[in-house]
Amino acid sequence: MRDVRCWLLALLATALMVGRGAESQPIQAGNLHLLTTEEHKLVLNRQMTVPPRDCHEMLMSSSGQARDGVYLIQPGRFPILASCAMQEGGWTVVQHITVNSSVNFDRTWAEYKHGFGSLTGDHWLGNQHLHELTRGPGRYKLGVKLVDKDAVTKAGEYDPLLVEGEETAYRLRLGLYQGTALDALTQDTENYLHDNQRFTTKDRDNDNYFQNCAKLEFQGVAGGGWWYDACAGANLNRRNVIYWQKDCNKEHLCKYAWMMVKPSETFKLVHTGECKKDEL
Ligand SMILES: [Ca+2]
Repeated sequence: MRDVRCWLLALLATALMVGRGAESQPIQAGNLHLLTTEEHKLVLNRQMTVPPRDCHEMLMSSSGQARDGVYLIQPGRFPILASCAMQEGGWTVVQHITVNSSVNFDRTWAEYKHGFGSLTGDHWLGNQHLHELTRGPGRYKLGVKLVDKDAVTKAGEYDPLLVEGEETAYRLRLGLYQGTALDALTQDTENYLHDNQRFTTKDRDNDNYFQNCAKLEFQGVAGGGWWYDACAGANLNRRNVIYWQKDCNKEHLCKYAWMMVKPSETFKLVHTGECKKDEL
């Protein structure tokens, strides 16, 4: 509770600072801490009073004209800011990391819950926002993009995707995979499965190992929060080695990774009167 109170007070203080002397309307968002005050002018739809649910809806409402950048979206009760990959089809970016990033990914449960880093660079959008985005009403899918040290890009999609709520420790639920990268989350070629695992941080051990996987270090850097098994066949939050089985590891270094979400095209909600049902 103390974490939540501190976070709310910090949020209120930030909102008050933004309101004072700002040239434009102060931005109302639950995660203003992911931008500096100077960066608020970068929010491309800050004049919108009713933000879109996600980046994809923003792209659609702009008839495909919206450009890459930071937008206000509202997947839950309150608006939040998010980085939108519009040119790639309206993905809402939920994670971005650069190898040896200056952003520390060795964070607490509360920090992974509400997000950290910078929306203009490396960041984790926040497990609570990831939950609110993916719980629907429509189905969502997860996109993963990896760029290695030679600028070779590999990508993949899990369709559908659900990140459950905090009561089940943001458990990860993934559907079918396709892509040019290996399936490192639902295959067990490294004897670790990440699908269906709960989230673990250095202060909240929900993994299947006798120690806390988030605390295990490689060259002095801890793994960070992740949906660990006992422990990992993939971990995009390890700051010094982006890990994705044979695609990204300490022998084959990757420079960048992104995790993104957007509505599923395969699983669409069909409204038939009072009923809602899934149609493949
Ligand atoms: Ca453990």
